Amino acid sequence: MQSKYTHIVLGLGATGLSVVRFLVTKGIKPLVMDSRRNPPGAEALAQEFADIELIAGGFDCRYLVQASQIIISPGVPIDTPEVRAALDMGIEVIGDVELFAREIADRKPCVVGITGSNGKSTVTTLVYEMLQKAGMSVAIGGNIGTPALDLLCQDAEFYVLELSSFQLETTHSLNCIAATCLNISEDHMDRYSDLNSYREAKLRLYPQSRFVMYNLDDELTYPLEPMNQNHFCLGVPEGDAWGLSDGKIFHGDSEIVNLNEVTLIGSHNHANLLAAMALAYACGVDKESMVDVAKHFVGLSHRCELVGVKQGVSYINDSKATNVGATVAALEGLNSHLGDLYLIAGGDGKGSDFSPLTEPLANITQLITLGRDGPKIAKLKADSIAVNSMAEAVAKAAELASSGDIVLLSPACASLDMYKSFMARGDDFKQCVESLPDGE
Ligand code: UMA
Ligand code: ADP
Repeated sequence: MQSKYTHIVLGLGATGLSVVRFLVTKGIKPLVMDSRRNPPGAEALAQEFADIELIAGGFDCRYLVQASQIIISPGVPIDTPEVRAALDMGIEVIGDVELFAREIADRKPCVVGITGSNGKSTVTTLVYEMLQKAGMSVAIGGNIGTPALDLLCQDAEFYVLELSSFQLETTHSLNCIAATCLNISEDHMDRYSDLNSYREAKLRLYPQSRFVMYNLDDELTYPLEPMNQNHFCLGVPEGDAWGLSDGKIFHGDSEIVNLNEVTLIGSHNHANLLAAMALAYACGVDKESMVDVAKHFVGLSHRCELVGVKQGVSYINDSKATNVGATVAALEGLNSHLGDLYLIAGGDGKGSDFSPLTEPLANITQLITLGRDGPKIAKLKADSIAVNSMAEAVAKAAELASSGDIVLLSPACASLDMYKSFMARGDDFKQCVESLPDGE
């Protein structure tokens, strides 16, 4: 069989659709394949491009091995046997971010790249807002939501991109103006053989940047070889690094802002602020603009977000805690709270080791577990309660908690065993809280 397709798009979600749109503007008609029978983007593809062919329900090797380029979605593992077969035949396999990088290759560096296990979306949004405040024209996207190629139509001066390890595996020539890997802790262990291979995928970002900002407090973020680098840390900064001292953010010797004027809470969020300021500074943002954003940014939804106070009990939605590191950070951040803490956790653990939760769990009053891997987390704390739904979890917590206490949803797991997304899980939690009686 002779194939007429030079370009194959693998996966028809948000990324696949953006790639089709991009290729069509270049006069290329790709073939799209998705291993699911009913891919999420099938309807949109049919509406936007009636003449683009879709093979659903599997990847057809006969086309793959005859293509000149395969553009793979981040959710499709590069180790998929059909993709491996194409790679073995020397066929180029890249991601959407690499296509984006090639499209802007002749511009001066204009991308800020942000990766890490946790805090990416927060830092990406902070940097975006700081650049905007400074009057720069800026677009935001990547793993945070809008696929990188869909940003090109905004013709921005700067692009702030959140980058996942999956996206970085297939990106080689991004040429960022500044980039960071915020932290590394276990995530996506169902896609990586060990923490080191996950880390290697993340650190692929550094050689693709003019300037690298690493986290002095997390050795796993250190560059593997010397480069144009600086760091941020939750301590007194050395040289012209970014750090904290006496409750203030410093850039070298220069005081930037007092933390009591900053809205974000928790030391993990202070680290996020430091990283965002350092990246914004590298793009030429003035101190006043970054301080203004630091003072007003209240955080993103589903990240340690207070969603209600019922009968004196505060309910906090941290549904975006889809890995162990995020839940550890949330528990440590709330450690100084005086009342009792009730934690709702569990879901799809993605093959993670939950043991780093043991110590922070010792400080909470009651653990309530749900979801597929709930039983694994339940083993880490005596007398935990297992439930079958969010409604049951919230009702149980409400029954046990009293005024001044906190009920925290911070699952340490992905949501996909029970929900469409972490947003749907957080919304369910919020709804369950809203339907509790208000009381005194
Ligand atoms: N698919 C296959 N075979 C597979 C796996 C997936 O055909 O083996 C198909 C699915 O049937 C589906 C399509 O691929 O049709 C989905 O592609 P995708 O999973 O890559 O998802 P997109 O909709 O393209 O969204 C992706 C990111 N998703 C993932 O990395 C899983 C989105 O990040 C990102 O916002 C979007 O691109 C735009 O850049 C989401 C995410 O969960 C939020 N990211 C992970 C995370 O943050 O932990 C990495
Ligand atoms: P990401 O995009 O990397 O998932 P988010 O900013 O959306 O990061 O935050 C995801 C989760 O991680 C939230 O539960 C949040 O409370 C927690 N978190 C945010 N920043 C950090 C950090 N620097 N270290 C550890 N956990 C963090």
